[in-house]
Amino acid sequence: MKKNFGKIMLSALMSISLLCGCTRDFSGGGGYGGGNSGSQTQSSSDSNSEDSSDSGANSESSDSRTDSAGSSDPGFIEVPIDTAKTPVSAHGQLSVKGTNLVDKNGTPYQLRGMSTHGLTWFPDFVNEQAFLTLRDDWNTNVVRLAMYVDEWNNGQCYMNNKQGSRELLEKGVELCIKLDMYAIIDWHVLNPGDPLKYTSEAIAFFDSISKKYADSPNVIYEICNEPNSGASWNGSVKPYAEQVIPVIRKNDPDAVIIVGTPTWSQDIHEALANPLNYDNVMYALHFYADTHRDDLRNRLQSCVNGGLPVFVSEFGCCDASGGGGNNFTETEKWLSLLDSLNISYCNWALADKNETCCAIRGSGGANGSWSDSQLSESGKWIRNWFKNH
Ligand code: IDC
Repeated sequence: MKKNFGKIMLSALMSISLLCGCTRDFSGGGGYGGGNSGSQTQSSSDSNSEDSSDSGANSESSDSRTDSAGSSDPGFIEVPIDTAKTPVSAHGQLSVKGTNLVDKNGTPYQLRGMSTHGLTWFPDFVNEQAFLTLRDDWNTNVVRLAMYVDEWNNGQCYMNNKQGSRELLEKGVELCIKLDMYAIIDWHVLNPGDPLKYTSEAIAFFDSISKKYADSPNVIYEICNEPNSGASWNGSVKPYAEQVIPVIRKNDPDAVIIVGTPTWSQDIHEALANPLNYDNVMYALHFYADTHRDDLRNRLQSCVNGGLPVFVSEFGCCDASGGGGNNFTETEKWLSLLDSLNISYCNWALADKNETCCAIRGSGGANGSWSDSQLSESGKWIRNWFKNH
């Protein structure tokens, strides 16, 4: 499904805005284990020490335009914008009809975009120019904001830095609102593998964040990224979802909610066998193209045939460790299938870590307008995919 979010007009406006030196206000308008067996190979030390030194938690971007207040800037010049063409104004509150995500008119609609890496590890990427580039140059309509909950006691995660995590997350949501994009709030449970472990934390968090964004059609909630370590659908994930979903629903009755599935969001068939009894829920399937192939694609196809609404809230072009080589042949098979089924997807990850899955090279900076030479192999490929499919 090819999309064009009013690129010509928007890039013209971008130039005006750059010439003016001002900004404008758009508002108003894995399975780490091989195959499906789920054998976890992630080591708990992994590269966390590397991550924590990548950047300080919640450091402010040097780009002053990231202030979502925007219009109070004395240098601000109001530039009319055709919000009919930017994503949220054009498509409004999304909902789920059968297996499809649909827009405000009930027309099947696909979200495609980038996922951030852990927000507090790469805070500089949460800035307006980066997201604007994703929208207008990469032709994407959603940003997934990954908030790691408890990363083996890494100081950057939510449990160790609630305020910093929350501020960055909100900054990301506000930018999406300003840029008229969709935002996925991702409660990134990789650790603990069993989301039930932090149910009360999740309830407190989702209660407060869904109150705050109750009136924003931009916001989608992903309540547990990748259940793993033996957390089963019936024993853990479903009981967890049944406690968290009503909390969000009370504040924001019509928000779309994505629920992770066991084995790093591969076991969608378990959800199909015993689905949640709520409207507007989708089930997460994650793949890493050099690890997950026909078996998982066949499972996806049969679950969709069985009526399951699926959202690929995370995928990589490489293997499930985030490293190894990219496999674009398999990635293309995956994305062609997802496009044919109107399934939404987000690529991991918008960051410049020296890791195959990260889209930006170290020299690329965080502030958008990336040239090809500033993109990693996978960054180049995925930008090209978004622009041309
Ligand atoms: C990886 C990051 C890596 C980090 C690691 C542990 O790319 O830099 O050190 O997490 O925190 C997932 C997870 C996602 C993983 C990614 C690649 O949702 O957090 O990111 N992956 O391993 N599931 C399957 C793969």
